[in-house]
Amino acid sequence: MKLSLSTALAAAALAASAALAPASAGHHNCKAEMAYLNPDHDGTIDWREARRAAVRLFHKLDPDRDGTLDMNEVRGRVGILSFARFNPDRDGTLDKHEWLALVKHRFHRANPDKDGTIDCRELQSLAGRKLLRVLM
Ligand SMILES: [Ca+2]
Ligand SMILES: [Ca+2]
Ligand SMILES: [Ca+2]
Repeated sequence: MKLSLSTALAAAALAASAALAPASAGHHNCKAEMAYLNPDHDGTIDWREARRAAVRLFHKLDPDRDGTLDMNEVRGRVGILSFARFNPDRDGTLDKHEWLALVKHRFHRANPDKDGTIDCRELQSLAGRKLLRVLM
C-alpha cells in the first residue's frame, strides 16, 4: 500500500518535472554539476567540455587500464541495450571511441534546441540526467 503510493507519487513528480521543466529551475540547481562540467563558466556545457569530462570518466572507470570498459565497469550508467548498441564490434567492451559515440548520442538527446550546448534546464531533463551519468 505504502509502496504503491510512494511509487505513484514519484511517478507523478517525475512526469510533472519532465512536462513542466520547472520555471524555478534556476542555475543553483545544478551548481555542483556546472562547477565540474563548465570550466569556462559560461553557463552551458559545450561538446568540448562534455567530451573532456567523458574521457576523464572513462579512465576513472577503467582501473585495470586495459583501455576498454566492460558491462561491470559501466554498471548504473549504461544499460544493456545502450551497451549493445554502442558496441558494434560485439567484443564485450566499449573502447574509448565507442564510449565517446555513446556520450555524443546522449549529448544530442539532451540538447533538443540544438544550440550546441547543454544548459542547466536541459541538464535536469530526463535526457540530461542520462547524459550526466556518462560525464561524472
Ligand atoms: Ca561552457
Ligand atoms: Ca567494442
Ligand atoms: Ca541547448
